[in-house]
Amino acid sequence: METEQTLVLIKPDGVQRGLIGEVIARYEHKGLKIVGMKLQQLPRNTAEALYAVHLGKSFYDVLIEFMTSAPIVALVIEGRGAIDLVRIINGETDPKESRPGSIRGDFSVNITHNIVHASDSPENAQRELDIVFGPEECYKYNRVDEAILHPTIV
Ligand code: 3AN
Repeated sequence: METEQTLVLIKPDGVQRGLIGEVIARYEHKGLKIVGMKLQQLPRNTAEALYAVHLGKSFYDVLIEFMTSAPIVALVIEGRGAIDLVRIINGETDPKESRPGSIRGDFSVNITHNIVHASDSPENAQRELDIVFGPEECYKYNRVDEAILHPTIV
């Protein structure tokens, strides 16, 4: 499986409910690597660029208002198959349909206040990462458990 990078945003509800550590731990414990991270209140134009595909939908204004209402934590997460894996860890877009064990399944009941955003394809990951992170904000390092997480002989 290919090593990928994906953009995760811990949304204002995740930050304001004190869930930053809980959310990050789930990615780390699965074996994914945090290679970029910052706390930031999203400027309106950044939120609009990220959610451009939703322009004109009924929930667009509420979504932009919410995403710019308080700080978010932006993460660059790296790992094998990271884009799909992160979305499995996050759960379904609608938390009411998310299984317990997923972030949304465990912590949310509301489709707007659904704790996390994550890119849904390699193309969108690249586009979204370029909007939120500069290349100097991402780091290269090894996890000490990589040989155990990804054994060459199984
Ligand atoms: P996901 O975040 O699971 O990739 P998207 O990209 O379809 O889902 O939607 C982006 C965000 O827009 C969601 N995280 C959610 O907050 C909001 N959203 C999506 N669909 C709806 C909806 N039907 N009603 C209200 N908000 C929605």
